[in-house]
This record gives sequence, structure tokens and C-alpha cells, in this order.
Amino acid sequence: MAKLKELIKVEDITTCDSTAQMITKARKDGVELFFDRANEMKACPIGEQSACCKHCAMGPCRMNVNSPYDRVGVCGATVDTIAARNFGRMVAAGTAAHTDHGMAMLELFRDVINGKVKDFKIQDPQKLREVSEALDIKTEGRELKEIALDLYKELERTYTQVDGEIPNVKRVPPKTLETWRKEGIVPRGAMREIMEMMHRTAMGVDQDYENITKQISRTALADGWGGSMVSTDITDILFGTPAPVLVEMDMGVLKEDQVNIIVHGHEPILLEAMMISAADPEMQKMATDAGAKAINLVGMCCSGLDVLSRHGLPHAGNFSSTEAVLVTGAVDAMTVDIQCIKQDLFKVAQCYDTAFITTNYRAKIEGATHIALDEHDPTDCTDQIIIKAVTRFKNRSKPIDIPQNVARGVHGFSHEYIKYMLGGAYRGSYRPLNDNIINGKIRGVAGVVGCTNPRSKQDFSHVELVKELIKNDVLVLQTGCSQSALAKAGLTVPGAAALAGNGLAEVCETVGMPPVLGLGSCVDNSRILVAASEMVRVGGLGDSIADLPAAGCAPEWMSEKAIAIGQYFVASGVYVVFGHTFPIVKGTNFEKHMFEDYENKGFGRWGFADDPYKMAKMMIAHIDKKREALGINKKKERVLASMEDRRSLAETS
Ligand code: BF8
Ligand code: SF4
Repeated sequence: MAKLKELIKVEDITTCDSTAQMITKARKDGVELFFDRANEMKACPIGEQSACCKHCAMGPCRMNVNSPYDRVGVCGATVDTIAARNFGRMVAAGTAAHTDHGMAMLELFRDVINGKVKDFKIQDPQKLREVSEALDIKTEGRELKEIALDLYKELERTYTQVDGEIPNVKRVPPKTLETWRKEGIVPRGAMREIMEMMHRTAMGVDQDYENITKQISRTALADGWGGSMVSTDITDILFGTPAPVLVEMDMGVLKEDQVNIIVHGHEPILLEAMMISAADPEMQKMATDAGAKAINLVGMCCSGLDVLSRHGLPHAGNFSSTEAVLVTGAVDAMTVDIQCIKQDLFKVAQCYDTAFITTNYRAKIEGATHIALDEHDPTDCTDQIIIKAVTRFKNRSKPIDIPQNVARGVHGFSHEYIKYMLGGAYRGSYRPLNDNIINGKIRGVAGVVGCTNPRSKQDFSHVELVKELIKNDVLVLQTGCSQSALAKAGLTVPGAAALAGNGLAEVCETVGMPPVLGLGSCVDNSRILVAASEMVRVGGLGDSIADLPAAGCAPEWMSEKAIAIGQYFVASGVYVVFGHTFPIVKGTNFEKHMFEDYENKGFGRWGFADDPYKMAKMMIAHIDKKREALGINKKKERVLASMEDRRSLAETS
């Protein structure tokens, strides 16, 4: 391990007990983790505030963050131009990640329909019909294959359409869409938007921060309502729409007497194919012949959340635990595809003789074994991974130390299931949710999402923020690494209603749901958009998403994808608070535009706080402001509707 100035105390790094144990072990083993480097390498104070530009060779130019209007770049670019351009490029990168992932899912869908991929088939024909109907594709009396081909053609436009609006704008509440049209930000295909974003932020092009912001929103909307939404829909159609399932979370899901394989990344195909290989009797025999009781497949990060939501597969933890889990010595193979895969995972894996395999042609790691996953024969790759894992199991030489922590939680709340759960079996509806918001039992809805970051104590802000929110009767929807944090903290079980305020607790107890609903991976933030549209459609809470008593937060974010997500929520009408850091210079016009003025145009706006209690206060204040505007800001006592009442309410919606 590199000599570090001073090792940071483990209790200041994480609130995840398993990760803490493994950090301590890594230090004994002399293995450096990213927490140590985050401590050693201070964030660049100018870059942190996005006050530098390297878009041409007349620079790089840096602004004075303490007096931002003191100087301009060599070309004359102001701090507002520089920060807006940098922000735009982060949104372009985040949008590219989600849309490229979504496009890969759509290609898989196409090849499943035309019979070129035989290992997968359409698992949810009902969702195929529902999505098609929402896009005005005729379904009645038609063969599934015919509908699917039409849906493929329609959705391809989400990525490639040169001009005109993307198909999913049909799902946007009319008033929200009207705001976008007025501002000229209804997205075309993502390829076009990302291209234009990159062009406009090149040296000497768009140098008006307000005009740049329009393209920032348009690009982000091509992600949320475009690439991400298509990814979620197609993945549900192919692999099944999630419904609540009891799952296990944390490093204790690793088993000393089994072949442990961790799958980490984002495209569900790798883990779905791993499941096929792991269920193959030949593979299982190979494992038992090697002395193992079984093959233990475990997910991490978003791949893990995808498969946890659909199949209840165990999950070992979030982004900040992916190195730490290798320190257990119990991981026989870690296999990865795309996004959020730290380059040093390979090095840490080497320290513990763990087989480390990249599988996607877009994401290789120098020195690491690459076994390409071809979707036309995916198990060829995943069988090889199992063989490598079994070989490592047979030759285990490192001591094994598995933290014995396992939390149980109920996850897999698709927006379809929320509707069904609230409205009853025959006619699902968001009516009871809206009613409980109107009568004040539920104060509002919050999306708490996003990453963990080694510069922010792991899981702490996620858990503290969510506890504050539910205590104040705010129903919490979750995705991404935040969801793993809350699951580990035991807040995704129905019993967690005991920590909620009286109103929310009563609703949760009646329905039998937790106050914290896990909706899946980061692309599944699109489920929150659909749920919000449905709340507007059902009525009583205003005409646009901006009218809803709702807020979003990513308290420990790190990825450009989180910025793209935040911006598509802001552009859709949601107040979004980010924690830990924000790439903007305080006191500038661009900051004022994004943090204050944007709301006046009918959008949401950004907020920032570095402490979870402040974040909760800001979100609750916003929710109350929206309740006030709707004229529902009085708490009334109300007897909760019985299942019978809810059904009849559903029928009127
Ligand atoms: O897309 S929450 S650390 S794993 S970026 Fe990454 Fe952030 Fe986790 Fe999934 Ni999302
Ligand atoms: Fe400097 Fe302008 Fe070039 Fe940016 S584009 S590096 S601000 S000269």
C-alpha cells in the first residue's frame, strides 16, 4: 500500500459495518482502497466548482472561485459560460451512458423477436401491450410478434430520430409538455441531442448560459423520458416486471462453502445469463465435484438491483463496497460489464486471487481477463466465468473472512405494482395515494436515489435523510445505490412503518407496505416519472408534475449519470437537492438560474445542502409550499379506506 499521510478513521468513512470490517482488514493486508486515495488526494478546489475550462488549447483557463467575475478565459468566456458548458457535458455523458445501455436492451429485444437470440424470450406480454397502447400502437387482435416489431420500430426513434418529438412524450402530462414546448426543449432522438450538446459546448459556440441550459434540459429529457424509460420498459418486457419480493442484502450473503460469484455493472443481460449458467446441472455438478455446496450468485450495484427486483437474487452492497467485498477473500469470481466499475477492482481482486472478468466490448480494463458476452450465445461467456470461479474455489489459498451481516427487505415496487397495491387487484389506481396526500396522511413523495462517494461517509446521508422524511410522513421512492443503503439499514421492510409519522405509518400498515419503496436500478428512475405522471392524471394534485408535493435527492452522488438524472427531474418539474458537492460556483448568474429562476418557468429547480437534516428540511419545505399552492396544507383526520372502498374509488378514476 502506498504510504498515506494519515489513515482516516474507519468510522468516518462508512456506516456500513461490513465495509468497515473489510477496510480494517484491507489495512492489515496492506491493500489500498479508494477510500484511502480519496483521503490522500484532495479534490481540486477549482474543478470541484466547475470553474476551469480545457475546451481548447488557448487554455486551460481557470477562474477565481472567490471572485468569479474578476477574469474571463483567454477567449473571453465568462464563469457562467464555462460552468454551464461543463454542466452540459456532464449531462451529455450521463445521458449517453443511460441511452447507450437502453439501446443495447432495445437491440436485444429486436433480436429476441426475430429469433436471432434464443436464450431469452418475452416474459411479460401484458407489459408489451400496455407500453404499445401508451404509444398508440394497435394491439387488439394482433399477434404478439407483430406488436413487438412495431414497438421496436417506434422506440428506435428514441435514439435516432433527427427531428420531431420522441415517442414517450405521449406519456408526459399535457401541461408539463406544454412548458417544454414553450421553452423549445422537447427532445428529439438522444443521438441528436447529445451531438448538439457537445457541439454547443465546444470553443466559440453557445456562450449564453441560459441558452446552454435549454440544451442541457433537452438532452437530459432525452435520457429520462427517452433512453432510460425505454431501457426499463424493454427490460420488464424481456425479463419480467418486478413485483415485491423478499430479498437479502449485505456481505453476509456470501457463503464460505459455496462458489461465490459477484456480478457488478448495469446491463441485466449478464446477470440473467449467469442465472441460466448457474442453473445448468453440468455447472452445478462441476461445483459440487470441487467440494462446494452450490454456486452462489450475488449482485452488486445496479445489475444487482435489477435482478434482485425481478428474481429476488441476493445483493452484497453498493458502489462503495465493491472493493471491500473482495477483501473477504470469499469471492471466487467478480464479473463486470459497464459503468461504475472502478479500475482498481482488478488490482484488489488480484490481491485475493479472485478471478476478475470484463465481458462487454465497450468496457475492458487493462490487464484484466476479457470474455466477450455475445447476446446470441450469452452462456458461452457465463459458463466460462463459472469454470474460472470453480477453479478458484478449488484452489482457495487466502483466509476467508465474511462479515456476518444480512438484512432482509421487500423490494421490487414497479410503478405498475404500486398502482395495483394501492388500488386493488381488479382496477389499480393511484387515486388512494392522491387521496391520502390530499387529506394529509401522506405529506408528499420523495425520490431518494443515487450513488455513494468515498468523500462522503458511506450510507450515512441516505439513511439519515430517509429517516427524517418518513418521520415527517413523506413516502420515499428509491433507486440505485441509495436503495442498498436503506435495505442494509433495515428500512425496506413493512415493520419500518414504526419509524414513520402517524399518517404515513397508518397508510403503510393498511396496505402492508414499507415506507421506503425500492424501485430498482438507476435507469428505473423512469418509473418515478411514470408514477408522477399517473398522479397528475388521476387528479386532485394539480395539472403538471411541477404542481405535485414531491421532491428528489441524491445525497451522496458521484457519477455524471446522477447529474443527468437530476436535470431531467428538474426539467420535468421536480425540486432536486444534491448533497456533498455541486459543480457550480456559488453566487454566479448560472447558479441563480439553476437554483432559483428555473422554477418560475414552470420547471423544478436545484438545491444543495451538505447535511442530510438540512436536505430533509429543504425537501419538506418545498413539499409544504406545493401543498399550500394546492390548498391542501391542512392536516385532517380521516379513516383510511378499506380495500372495498379503494376498489370503488379506483373505479371512479
Ligand atoms: O447507475 S447509483 S454509483 S451503480 S451511478 Fe453507479 Fe451511482 Fe450506484 Fe448504478 Ni447509479
Ligand atoms: Fe480558455 Fe476559452 Fe479555450 Fe475554454 S474555450 S480553454 S475558456 S480559451
